[in-house]
Amino acid sequence: MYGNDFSAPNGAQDETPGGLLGEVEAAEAELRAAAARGRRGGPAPDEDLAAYFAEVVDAEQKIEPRDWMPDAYRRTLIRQIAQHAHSEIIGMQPEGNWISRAPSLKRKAILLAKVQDEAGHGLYLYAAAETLGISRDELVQLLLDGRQKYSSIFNYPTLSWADVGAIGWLVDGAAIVNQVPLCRCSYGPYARAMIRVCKEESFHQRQGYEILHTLAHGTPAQHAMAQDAVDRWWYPSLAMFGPPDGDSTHSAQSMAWKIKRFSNDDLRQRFVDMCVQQAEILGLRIPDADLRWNDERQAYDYTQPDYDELMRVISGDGPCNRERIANRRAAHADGAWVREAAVAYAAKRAGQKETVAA
Ligand code: FAQ
Repeated sequence: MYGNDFSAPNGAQDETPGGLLGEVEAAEAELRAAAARGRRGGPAPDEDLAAYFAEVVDAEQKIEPRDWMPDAYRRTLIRQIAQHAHSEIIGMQPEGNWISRAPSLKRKAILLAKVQDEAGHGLYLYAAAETLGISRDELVQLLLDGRQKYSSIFNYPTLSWADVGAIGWLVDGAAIVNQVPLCRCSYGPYARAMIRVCKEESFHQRQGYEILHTLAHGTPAQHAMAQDAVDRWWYPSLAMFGPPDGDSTHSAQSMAWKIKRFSNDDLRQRFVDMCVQQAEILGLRIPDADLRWNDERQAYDYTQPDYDELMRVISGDGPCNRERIANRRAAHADGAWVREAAVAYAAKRAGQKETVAA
C-alpha cells in the first residue's frame, strides 16, 4: 500500500520503504534543500536567457513565475496544469453521484470530505496555472467551450457503490503514480501544489481500497459487485496515463524540461506492478488473462488498454462526456450570483480600506 502508515487488514505491508508517500516526502525535502542552496541571483544583463533557464533546470532548481521561460514551456505547463485542474473539478461528478446514496453515515461523511478535497485540488491547480499569466476565468471558459481537456477517466459512469471503491483504489491509485513524480517538476508552483495534492490523494486511495476490501469480504453478491466494478474500471484506469510513448506528442520535450520525469508507459507499468499484489490482498481479479510476471523484465506483462477508445473519449465521444460538460456549464451558470457577490464584497472592503487610509 501507499505510505507506511497503513497495513492491509491481513497485515500485508508495502514492500517499498516509505512507499509512494515516502517519495513525496523526499521530493519535499529536495524542494527545501534547493531553496536553501539558493540560485545564482538571475541572469547577468548580457546573458542568454535560454542558457540561464537551462542552467536552472539542469541544476534541479525551480523555475519561478517571474523567471524568463520559453513560450512553449509556458504553454505546455498551462495546458497540463489546466487539464489537471479541470479533471479535479469534473472528477467530482462521478463520485458526487453517490453522496446521497452512500450505505452509511460514516461512508457518506468520508465521501463528502473526499469530493470536497477534489475541489480544493482544483483550486490549488488553478492558482498554480494563474502564476503563468492566465486567469482562472479564462481557464474555466476554455473548459466550458471544449477548448481544453480533462482526464478521459471521468467520462465513465458510476453504476454501483462499488464503483466508488474502484475509483479510490484504481483512479486515485493511478493518479498518485502519475503525480508523485510531478512533485519534482521543474516549475516551482506546480511542484509545490503536487506535494500537497499527493498527500491528500493517498488518503483517497486508501478509502477506496477499504471499501473494496469490505465488499470483497462480504456476501457473494457484494463480492460480485466489487469484481464488476474492477472489471469496468481497470482498462480506463490504465488509459489515464495517456497514449503509448510512441504516440505521445509531448513526452520527450516535457521530460527534457523536467516537467514530466517518466514516460506514460513507464508509469503505467509501475501502476500495474503495484496493483497485482493489492488485488491479491483484496481477493479480486484483475481482468487480464495475459497478466503474468516477466522474470527478464522484472515486471508484469499485461494487456494494453484500447487506445482507440481513449482517443474517442478524449475527443468528446465517451459514455458521459456530454453529461459532464452540461452539468459543469449548468453549475457555472448557477454559481454566477456567488461570483458577483464575492466581487461586490471585495470591492466594498477595498473601498472601506481606502476610506480608513484617507
Ligand atoms: N485524458 O503527449 P501526451 C485526478 C492528451 S487524476 C485526456 O502523452 P502529456 C485525481 C494530452 O493532454 C487525472 N487527455 O500528453 C482525481 C495531449 O493533448 P493535446 C488528472 C489526455 O501531457 C481522482 C494528448 O492527449 N491528472 O484528477 C489523456 O505529455 C479521483 C497527447 O498526450 C493529470 O492531469 C487522458 N488520460 O501526458 C480527481 C495529471 N492522456 O496536446 C477526482 C497531470 C493524454 O493533444 C477523483 N497530467 N491526453 O491537447 C499529466 O501527467 C499528463 O498531462 C498526462 C498526458 C500523462 C495525462
